[in-house]
Amino acid sequence: MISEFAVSAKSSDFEENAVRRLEHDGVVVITDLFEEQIVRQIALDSERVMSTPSSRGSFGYIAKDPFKRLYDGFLFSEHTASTVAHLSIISIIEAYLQDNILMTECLLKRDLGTNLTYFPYHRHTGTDLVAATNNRFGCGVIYYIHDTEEGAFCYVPGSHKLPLDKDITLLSESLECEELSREIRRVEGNEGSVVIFNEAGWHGPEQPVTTPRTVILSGYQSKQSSGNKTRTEMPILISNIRELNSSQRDAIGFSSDSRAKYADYHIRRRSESLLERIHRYCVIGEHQLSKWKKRLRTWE
Ligand SMILES: O=C(O)CCC(=O)C(=O)O
Repeated sequence: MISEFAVSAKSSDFEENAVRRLEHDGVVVITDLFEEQIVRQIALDSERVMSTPSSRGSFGYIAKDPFKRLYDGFLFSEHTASTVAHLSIISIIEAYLQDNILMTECLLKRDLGTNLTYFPYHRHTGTDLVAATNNRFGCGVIYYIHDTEEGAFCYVPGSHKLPLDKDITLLSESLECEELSREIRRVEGNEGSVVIFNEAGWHGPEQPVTTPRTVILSGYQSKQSSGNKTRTEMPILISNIRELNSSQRDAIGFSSDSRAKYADYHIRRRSESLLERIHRYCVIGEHQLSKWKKRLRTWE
């Protein structure tokens, strides 16, 4: 499957071509960037965490709602950091945004294909940034864990150049919704390809669909626009950064602050349901019982 937005990393001038695509369409798919063995390992690592829900802190996915499974992007695979912070990705986005860049967030997401729409088409207007003076403040980065057609990321090519109205973030609220909806294109990609898109353009996952799809969602913003702050605090395993050079470390936030706390990141934040409260009391009760059993045994 070859996307109309694809640029192969096998061509010598691919970084320049990718920047040109971003300038023209606002979106590009980079193919053939990573070693096959790394791509396979990331897919296996994602399968491992996505196959079991976390329970009492065990290794497993976060199930915030019935539509998707989530996990911290840097915590499920030792290869995430060198992939989403690949030097070519950094250099393409820096050339496009004309600034040093800083990662926004990094998460693993499996949309389950529930045939429902829960993440509508939208654009980011930069209202959470300190200085977004034009439409080039940030780029989303989506790594496809498997060949992705139905349920792929979608984009309205050229929409990154449209004036931003800070009050309108959903496509359905835009006066040009009908015309723009006709221009939405599926940005397909093979396993291991990476979509880079200007976040000021209209975009979102194709929904409703019945096919599940798994991606690593990440992105970068201009350091100046973000005030050198990531969107959220990101957890990472120390041993997984050994191969990153100083510019990669800098780009993922080693010398930066954050706009939001780890505990407040949307994948962790939600109100407790009645069932979860009952479960919590059962766990506390079970532990009390075990303590008493142990005490009784030592009295005998
Ligand atoms: O899941 C996707 O394909 C798109 C994610 C997205 O729209 C976003 O992170 O803003």
